[in-house]
Amino acid sequence: MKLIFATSNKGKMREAGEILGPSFELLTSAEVGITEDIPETGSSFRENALQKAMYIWDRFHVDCMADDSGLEVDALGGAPGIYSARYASLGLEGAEAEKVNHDFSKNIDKLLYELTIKELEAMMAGSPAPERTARFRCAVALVLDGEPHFFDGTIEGKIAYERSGNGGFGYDPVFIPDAYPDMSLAEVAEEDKNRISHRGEALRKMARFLKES
Ligand code: ITT
Repeated sequence: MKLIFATSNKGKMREAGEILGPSFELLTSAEVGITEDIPETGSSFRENALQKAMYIWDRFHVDCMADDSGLEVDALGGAPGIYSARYASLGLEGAEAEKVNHDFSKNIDKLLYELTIKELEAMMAGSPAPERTARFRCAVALVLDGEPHFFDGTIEGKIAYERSGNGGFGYDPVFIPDAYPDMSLAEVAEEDKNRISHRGEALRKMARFLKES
């Protein structure tokens, strides 16, 4: 099946190709001539995923999908959440924001810094250190004949104190999945990440739906 995947994230594209396998031919937005950033102004993963997929549908009227995903950290009240890709640029403007937008390393720096602040605050108040529990969430929006369908996935884990590993992308070097408590997601083999990940779960649900319908 041929599907346009409304993404400019190479990590997502690589993982989706592995998860869905050879019966799917995925084309990125760039491959169909979309070079601009597709707007993401929704207030949930599902809303943003649908906005990205509908951007493609409105132009080409072909079957397409999008993945909106992110990291929720309990001690930070669920941040960075839908702002995961641009966490380090929040509060900045213009060229300054542009410089760190989608910068995975700067996003991790900010995450570790914010967690350190929370720990210091707890220490000063004589309270126990906050838990470092977190999860990745993924919402996939599939648009078939103009109709939206949603598929969600989650992976639970904890935020490490420092980076380890070179695999994956984004926050993987500081995410310790519950399924592999001795390593970061960037140290887990790609096929194992895809088996346990938020993206793997959501995309396998989509594949099952397409097979059954
Ligand atoms: P597209 O919108 O072009 O698909 P994006 O990277 O901007 O790419 P999102 O808005 O969905 O995508 O933001 C997702 C961010 O969440 C991503 O940039 C990472 O920082 C983080 N993220 C999502 N899935 C991840 C994963 O499997 N491993 C590590 N970080 C992940």
